[in-house]
Amino acid sequence: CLLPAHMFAEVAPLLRSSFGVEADPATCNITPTIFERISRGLHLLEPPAGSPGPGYSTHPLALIRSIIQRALLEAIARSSDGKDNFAVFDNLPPFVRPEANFDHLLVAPGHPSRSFTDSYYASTECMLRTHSSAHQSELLRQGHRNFLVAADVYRRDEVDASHYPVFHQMEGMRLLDLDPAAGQTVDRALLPQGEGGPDAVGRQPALSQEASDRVEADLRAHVTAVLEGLFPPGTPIRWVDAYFPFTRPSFEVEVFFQGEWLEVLGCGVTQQAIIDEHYRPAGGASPDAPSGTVAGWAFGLGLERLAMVRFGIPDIRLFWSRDPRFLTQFDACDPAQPSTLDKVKFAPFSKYPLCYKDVAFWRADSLHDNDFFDVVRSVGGDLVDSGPLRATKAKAAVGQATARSPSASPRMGVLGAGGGATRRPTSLGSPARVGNSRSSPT
Ligand code: FA5
Ligand code: MG
Repeated sequence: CLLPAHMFAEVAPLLRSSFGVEADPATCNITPTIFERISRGLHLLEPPAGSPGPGYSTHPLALIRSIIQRALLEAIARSSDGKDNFAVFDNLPPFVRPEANFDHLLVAPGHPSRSFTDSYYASTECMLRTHSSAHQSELLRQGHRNFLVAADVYRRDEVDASHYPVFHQMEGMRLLDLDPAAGQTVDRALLPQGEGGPDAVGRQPALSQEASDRVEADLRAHVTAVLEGLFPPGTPIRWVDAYFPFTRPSFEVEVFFQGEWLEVLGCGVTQQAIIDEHYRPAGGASPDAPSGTVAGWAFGLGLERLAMVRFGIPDIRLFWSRDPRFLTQFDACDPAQPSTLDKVKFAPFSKYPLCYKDVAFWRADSLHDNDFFDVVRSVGGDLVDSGPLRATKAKAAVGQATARSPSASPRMGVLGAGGGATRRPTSLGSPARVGNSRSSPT
């Protein structure tokens, strides 16, 4: 797990100055490349109010985040007659204690996800969260009982079209007041000491069937509301049984995409032991958690996977693109009107850098050829050549400005020096009059 010394020397001061995190040379495995991703905040990239236009596009992950937030808010308001609201956290620090990421969620001590080969650590005391569930225990302790967390999460995973070591999740959690008169009860004597393991299926022993069913039905209703907010009717979606140490029963939801079922979220009825240990209704230190009167659910969904399905984006790596050919494709979407998403279907573009091709014309009656050539030479320098057309003394010149990025300085070229699309037949008569407007040479 050791980083090469030069990488540690690069990343350690950055961790300290940006996050106040002390990296340990013996256990830190956060590479500079991963560090560079930490502050990108793709799920928050929205145009500042009043400044729409090029360069201010809403990132597709931010669009999906807004839609989910809105759909869940509406569903919770509906199901609670407007009494319940939920708190939204979308900028919690990505460094957490391993206890919060694993132990508080009943992840077994020897679970592979804890290893340095699977997770990113700055030290044994401090790691990059591997899922948004890492914030459950602290928020329950603060007294929150309905909340939504949007977060960048980090896993040392394979890199392919649907996996990436940095991705974004949203965690929803809700506690419900149980109704003992309806048989919804909790038996604290039956709280598990450990997670129970993947073989432990069905309801938790500590929850009565009625309590478990009520929570599961509420979970399904709210996850369905979120999915209906995102996807048009008829989208093939299925629920499958799953296992998570922190929920029981547990489920995953899959959406059919590019010929196969793609898992987009995990969820379940929260282990009562977690609520019992961490929930403090008034916040603060009250030790007397009312775990006999509440039970709850949680879900964790992957924003990239949802955006891939919704927009037909074939590769998860595209989300990190700063290329306007990617970012501006979503400009027609308004998160307040999810149907506007129907207008967008991802259009593939070249993986090579953006290349502008400009065309310029001049009018022989208003500008002498030699005046024009001086303009060309002063912009393009000696790289400019008239190419094969020199022999024809063509008076139409086509400037091709090529840049690695829009801000790089353009280079001039003339017809024949590239830009086949701009090549023009020389039999047009007087090429000096092919254009009737005068435009700048670049
Ligand atoms: C979890 O992370 C659980 N914390 C989810 C959860 C929360 C379950 C609350 C129960 C209660 P999982 O590892 O399956 O589960 O990830 C959840 C979702 O994140 C996946 O369905 C997928 O959409 C997304 N995801 C997981 N790994 C990757 C990856 N490497 N790249 C992109 N998306 C990923
Ligand atoms: Mg999973």
